[in-house]
Parts: sequence; structure tokens; C-alpha cells
Amino acid sequence: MADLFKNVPVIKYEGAGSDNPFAFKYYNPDEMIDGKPMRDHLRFAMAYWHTLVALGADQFGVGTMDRPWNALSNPMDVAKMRVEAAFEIMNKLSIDYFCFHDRDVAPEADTLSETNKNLDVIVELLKQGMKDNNKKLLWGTASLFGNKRYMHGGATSCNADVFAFAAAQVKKAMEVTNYLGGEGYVFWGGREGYDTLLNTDMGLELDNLARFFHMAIDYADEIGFKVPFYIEPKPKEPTKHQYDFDTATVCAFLQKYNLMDRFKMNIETNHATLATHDVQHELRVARINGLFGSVDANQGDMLIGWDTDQFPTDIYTTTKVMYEVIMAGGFTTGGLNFDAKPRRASSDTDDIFIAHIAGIDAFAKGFKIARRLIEDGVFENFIADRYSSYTTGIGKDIVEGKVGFKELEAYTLKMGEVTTNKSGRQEYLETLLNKYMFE
Ligand code: XUL
Ligand code: CO
Repeated sequence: MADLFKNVPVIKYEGAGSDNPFAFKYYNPDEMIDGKPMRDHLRFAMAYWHTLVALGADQFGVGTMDRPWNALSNPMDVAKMRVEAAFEIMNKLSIDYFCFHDRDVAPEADTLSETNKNLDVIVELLKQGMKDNNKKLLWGTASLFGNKRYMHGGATSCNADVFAFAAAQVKKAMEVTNYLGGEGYVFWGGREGYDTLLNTDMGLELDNLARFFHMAIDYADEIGFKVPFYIEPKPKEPTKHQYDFDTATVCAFLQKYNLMDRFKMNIETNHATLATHDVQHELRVARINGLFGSVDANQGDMLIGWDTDQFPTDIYTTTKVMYEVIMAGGFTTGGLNFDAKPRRASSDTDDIFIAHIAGIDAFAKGFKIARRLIEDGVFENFIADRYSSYTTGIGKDIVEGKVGFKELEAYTLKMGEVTTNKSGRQEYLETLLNKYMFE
């Protein structure tokens, strides 16, 4: 293992009573739960872009974070050192997976073929590192937003040459993801959206986005890349209106363009809140539509109106996420990708580790609470009882499609006024949730 983070030990589980900032309090990776180790329930992934690339720059100031590779000037040397750092970080944190954009791992050159060569060099290093360190790729993706050519979008650009470039880039990103044994492939919209309808042909842009996805499916089939494609919804930022606004919008899009079979969702907590939903809502919409896939685990700040990508530390939220994950049958190809970065002022290199420990422990704790809530049927039993009128009598007839408006009118005339409504007991249920949170 490389030794770029000498001050940081391998992080071990020490239990809830530990005061050691470099220890897990709740995450015990090899603890067996329901027949499999905790690490396989949670399937944590490190996001290459935040952890190896971002340095804390924002619109108002430059980066604040010193990293071992900052001293290097040749972009390929930087990329190579980041590979070493990536495996050291994952090893020290017992993180089994990572996720990347093509441009996170290798620098873009003057031509696509030179860029692809850079990528191939780094992909070989990643392949070897994955083998040596027993690490896996949760998903890969292509950055169709950083380069200025994508100023109008990629697949939804007004410029057909840009559409072509984006296709070439995604083709290569799918190839390398496949080569590295990636278990999924993500499409986050990037700049696929609009800032003003005064210059936008929305219908054509959406048709083109669907054409792009069909081309991706055709090519994946051609190269035997059989993994799910995930769409990661986000309502705004960078564009005013992103086409993949939220899960329901994406679901309608996938249905309209006959893409339901091959796509699932990658739901991100902070994107959900930007859409004025919470992440549980987004996961539930995905689940009931057969689109549950993977999670970008982070949190936003309710008082800041953009995507702050903070490490997830709110255990109510991690509990609700894991509740939905368990109810969906657990992760299969997906996992919990920390699409999160330490705050700009959390500038020490150690903060990379402290931040991941915080997120990992918050999810481990949330997972255990969610499991008990489900095991005890706390909400599910209440819900079953709440809807029990649909299991007998007229409710059963409704569900089974045996009655229409005429029969229901006859039933109602006979019934008179409704006298059977029971309390929804929200506060009681919130108290039960608190009991499980804190006992
Ligand atoms: C942007 C975002 C992306 C995707 C991958 O808000 O979440 O990093 O996760 O492109
Ligand atoms: Co994300």
C-alpha cells in the first residue's frame, strides 16, 4: 500500500464508546447481519471526483486543501499519484468500491485520441490496483459538463457536433467501465437542461436525449456490457431546469421513450432536497416503479439553495434511506456512493478520513435502526392496518376491479355518511421512530 497519508492509521471498529477520531463507532465491516457482512449490505463507494480531485475551490475563492499530488506539475503524474492515493484511502477506510468520471481519473488532451490514450494508461493502473487491493468499481460515468464544448449540454446540445463528441466520449467511458468490471453505469444530466426557453427547442432536446440513451443501449449490447444504466436526477444546477428533474419526471421520460427495461435510478440525497422532496420520497418513487438502483450518499444544508454535497451525518436521514433500501430488497448492483466532500474549511488531509468515517458510521447506525424498525413491523403493521379496508368488502372489490362508478354509487347511497375514518397518528409514529433512534 502507498504511504501518502502517513498520519492516518487503518481505521478499525472500536464501538460506540470510542473517543478515537480515527475509529469506526458503528461500522464493523465484517459483522454478520442476516447472513452477510455489513460491508455487503452497505456497499460503500468512494467518489473519485470529490476525494481525489476537488480541492475546496468555490465561486469566491481558490482551493484550500493541500494534497500530496499538488506539488506535481505533469497532469499524468498527478493522475498516477491519485491512483495510489485512491487505493490507500479505500484500504484504510475498508471501502470496497469506487466511482469515477472519465475526466476525474485522467486528464483531457488536445484530441480525443490523445485523451483516450491518457485514459487507457490510468485505467491499466486502476485495473492492477483493483486486483492488488481487492477493490471494485460500483459505476463509471463520463463528464459531459466540464469542457467548454458542453456549454449547451451534451446529448441535448443544439450543436450536432457536440452530440457526436458526447457519444464518442460515452462510448469510451462504457468500454473502460466494462473493462474494469463496473457494476453499473451512471448518466447524471450534467448540462442537459436549459436556462431560457427563448432559445430552446425542448421537444427536440428531449427526443435527442432519448436517442442518445438508445444508442448507449445498442452499443452496450454490442460489447456485452450488461450492467444497469442509472439515471441520477437533479432538478437544477448547473442549468436552471435540468431535464432529469426528479425520479417521477425521469420515470415518465423512460416510459415515453421505451427505456424502462434498461434503466434504474441513482438517487442523491442533496438532489432530492433541491427538488423539494426528501430522499425517502425519491427512493420510494423509484421502488414502487421498479427503478430502485443505487444511492449517492450525501446531505445538503436546508438553508443553502445549492448542491453542497456534505458528508451524510444526519442519522434520521440515513435511517430512512436504509429503510427504503431494505424494503427494496437490499442493494444488488448498487451501493452507497459518497458523492460528498469535506467543507472548504475542513482543509487538512486527515479530514478526508474523518469525513468518510462520519458518513460510514451514520449509515451503519441508520442501517441497524432501519433493520429493527422493519423487523418489528413498526410502520408496516400500522400501514397494513390503515389500508385494511381494501382487503375485504367493497375495498376488495375496488382493488380487484369488480366495481365501477355505478356500483359504488349504489353502495354509497345504501351506506349513508362515512363513519369509519381513523386517526393517521403521525405524532405517535414519530415518537416510535425516536424510540428506535435513541434506545
Ligand atoms: C452532480 C453529481 C455528479 C454525479 C455523477 O451533482 O451528483 O457528481 O453523481 O456525474
Ligand atoms: Co451524484
